[in-house]
Amino acid sequence: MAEETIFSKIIRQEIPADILYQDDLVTAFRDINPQAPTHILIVPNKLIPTVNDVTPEDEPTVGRMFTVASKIARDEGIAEDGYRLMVNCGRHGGQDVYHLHMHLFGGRQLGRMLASK
Ligand code: DGP
Repeated sequence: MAEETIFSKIIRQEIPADILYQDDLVTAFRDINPQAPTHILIVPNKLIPTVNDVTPEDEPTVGRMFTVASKIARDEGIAEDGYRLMVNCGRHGGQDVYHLHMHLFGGRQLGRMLASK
């Protein structure tokens, strides 16, 4: 059984967060340490630690993460200019919180691909 992270408490609204969207499968809230004018996290309500733990049964949830990302991008007014979706996995991927999450970055021209090698 995977250990809960702070994200489970945010999903259950036990601790404060700027929640923009929530439904039966996913929750989206503003990142506490934004790296771009728009920086939002889209997370499954169910604790899935990493991409390595995604199963075929999670496909509706993972699909919902994308449809919610595009809805939020429209709501934030960044859909037309464009944005970036990013999912870090594990140590080499730079994952800090072991509850699957998609970053949505936008609101400025982003650098190309990876910041460092
Ligand atoms: P990653 O490195 O991909 O695991 O990104 C984790 C992100 O989670 C990081 O950008 C900061 C954000 N974060 C960590 N703790 C909190 C929190 O308590 N509240 C919010 N809103 N964001 C958090």
